[in-house]
Amino acid sequence: MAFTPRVFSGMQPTGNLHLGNYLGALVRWVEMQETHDCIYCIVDLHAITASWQDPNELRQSIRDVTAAYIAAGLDPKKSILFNQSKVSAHAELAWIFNCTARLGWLNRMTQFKEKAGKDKENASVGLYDYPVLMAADILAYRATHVPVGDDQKQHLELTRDIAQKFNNDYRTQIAEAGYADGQFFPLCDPVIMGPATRVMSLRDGSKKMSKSDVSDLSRINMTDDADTIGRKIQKAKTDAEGLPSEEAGLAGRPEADNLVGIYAALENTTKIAVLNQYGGSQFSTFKKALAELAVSRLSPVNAEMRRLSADPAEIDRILADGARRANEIAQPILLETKRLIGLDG
Ligand code: AQP
Repeated sequence: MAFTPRVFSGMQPTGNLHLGNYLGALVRWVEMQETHDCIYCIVDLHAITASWQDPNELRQSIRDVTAAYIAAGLDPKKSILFNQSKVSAHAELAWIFNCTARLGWLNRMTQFKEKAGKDKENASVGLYDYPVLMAADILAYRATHVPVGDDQKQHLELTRDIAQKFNNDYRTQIAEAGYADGQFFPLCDPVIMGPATRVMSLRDGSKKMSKSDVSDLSRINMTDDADTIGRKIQKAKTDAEGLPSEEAGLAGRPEADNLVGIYAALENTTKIAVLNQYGGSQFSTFKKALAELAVSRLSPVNAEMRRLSADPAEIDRILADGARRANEIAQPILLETKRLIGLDG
């Protein structure tokens, strides 16, 4: 069966979104809403997996992330915007997939290893199960395309493994139900594109830019004002050499590579085009240009986020409408899944 193309992706409301979330995911989401049916989620059930969240801050963060989505260009009339906990199919399907996924598969997930760190015994079961819930998020809509940053690649491979195993475990029932090619769940395609699929920390080119990094200087938050953006870029770690004229000259220079990639993504161009313009320049010159570009791209988004945040009732209305539309798609898929399994008696 050819699946109707459908896009699904999400972000956790665990703090301020940053330039990595923006360039690695949001920019692509906005592009895709022009060509696809898109569902964009605020994954609040995922948000409570890594650490305890203050309930008032979590409530606020869900609204802030929604405001960031819309300010970045997502249109709640074109795309479905909602928070995960409002559509119970995500949690129900996750339980079913817990019985499909194998322990060995989850044991290989590098994100769990990184986030749990040395104190694995003390990590929540939810953190371990995070990728199974993510598979449920995607497959509750039988989504075919998932635009994400590079760090989510392994989780998407797991989603494909779960879909494939489910299709195989229930192949007789799926065939009897008339899904001729034996596929009830699609094997989704990751959409990981552009020069900034993994934006690195401004303080350490070997670490991903992340909300949970203790150093605020490591990231540019979408809420940062122009002065803060300028200061963080000026302080960004670099090396002693100037900018190379060819992309090969960025090899082994992670901080330089990162700044060039950020510039290219913000300008919607390629790294080589940036090097054609700035090759041979000192970092002081390049950082000044980068700061100006970042401010010109992020300031309007920042202003719109503040405007939207002043009207929480409107954000709640958008989320409620999105949840209603999301439920309309997910509920029949969940019921059909249960029927295939024999949970419809
Ligand atoms: N540094 C990054 N570069 C490119 N893309 C990134 N993404 C995150 N960081 C980068 C992409 O943003 C989307 C949403 O991510 P998330 O909020 O669900 O969780 P995350 O990946 O765990 O983000 P953080 O900032 O790293 O949060 P913490 O610190 O809480 O773990 C995803 O598509 C992701 O690929």
